[in-house]
Amino acid sequence: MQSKISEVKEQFEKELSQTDLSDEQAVENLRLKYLGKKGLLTDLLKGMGTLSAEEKPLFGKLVNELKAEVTDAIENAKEKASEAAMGKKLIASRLDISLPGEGYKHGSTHPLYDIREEVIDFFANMGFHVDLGRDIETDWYNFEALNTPKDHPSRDMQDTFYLSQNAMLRTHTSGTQIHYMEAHKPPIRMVALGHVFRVDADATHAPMFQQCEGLVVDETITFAQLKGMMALFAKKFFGENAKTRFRPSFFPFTEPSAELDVSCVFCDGKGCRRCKGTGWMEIGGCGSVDPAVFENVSIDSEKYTGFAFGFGLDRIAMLRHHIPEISLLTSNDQRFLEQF
Ligand code: FA5
Repeated sequence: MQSKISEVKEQFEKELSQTDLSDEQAVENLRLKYLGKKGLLTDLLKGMGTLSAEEKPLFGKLVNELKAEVTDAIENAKEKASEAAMGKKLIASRLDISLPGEGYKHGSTHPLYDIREEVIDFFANMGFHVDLGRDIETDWYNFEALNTPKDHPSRDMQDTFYLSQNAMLRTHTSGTQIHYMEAHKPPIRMVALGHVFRVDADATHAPMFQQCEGLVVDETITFAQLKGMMALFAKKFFGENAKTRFRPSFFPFTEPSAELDVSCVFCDGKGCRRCKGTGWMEIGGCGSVDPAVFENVSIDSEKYTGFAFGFGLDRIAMLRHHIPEISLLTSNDQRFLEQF
């Protein structure tokens, strides 16, 4: 029987030396073959039943010694196999620190937001109060109080987004003039910025755009002061060399009225599709406040005079950044926005 023990021992040592110690499964198979329930060492112990009472203790001792030896050897082999497996894993997932990093994308403010902030700064520095107004107006604030006759084309369903007979998405920020004059007595210096809506769409016209409304009312306000301020505004936003012109125009709520044009940045004033061949791009309307408007808000038109203006912020952004299509400003296309 003792020779049987030696045989098993030799066999184990031989198989251990042939086992790939970096292979955890191979080591586990070896353990099962010798120490498992049906393993060779368990078989040896089972064979003890056939031995005499004298032989049993020695045999048991030798088998247990071999079992301890095999257990130790398997434990060692397992440790080595697990280290080898970890090593393989680390090599497979090793970082190549010489590769270029992925970097982070930086967000930036929207060009319209920047223009808006600059406009606010410009007027706030001159002592204007900044207001926002509301997107929805009634007929009174959007048209009636602004002296707009019932048959004026801008009241048409084709131009205005009506919400009901008396409510609409405001078509301009000029209604803020009325709200402000109802709530404040002269002297007034206010600027209001916000979205406006019109049934309008081409390269330079959008159905939703932003305007900046200005209103100055006091006892000695003149059209010359308006011209001076508009020229200053144009220089600030388009540079000292930007050409500007005042073009006589008509608005029901200002008299006299004018449009402020800036030389077209796309064709340098030569005339192109975007400026409709004129060489100029309109950025806003302006004029002296019509006395009829003052009467509507109970301001004495004999005592007070004023001027008002309304610029398109999208147009200013287009001119400033040479943006060819107004819709790019609101399309949320990252390829476009990344340029700012
Ligand atoms: C007005 O809206 C007047 N309320 C401006 C005003 C205010 C005049 C105070 C007198 C006193 P107008 O419709 O021209 O005027 O629009 C003013 C500016 O808004 C235009 O010069 C242009 O820059 C811009 N604008 C007009 N329509 C659009 C549009 N569909 N898309 C983008 N910008 C527009």
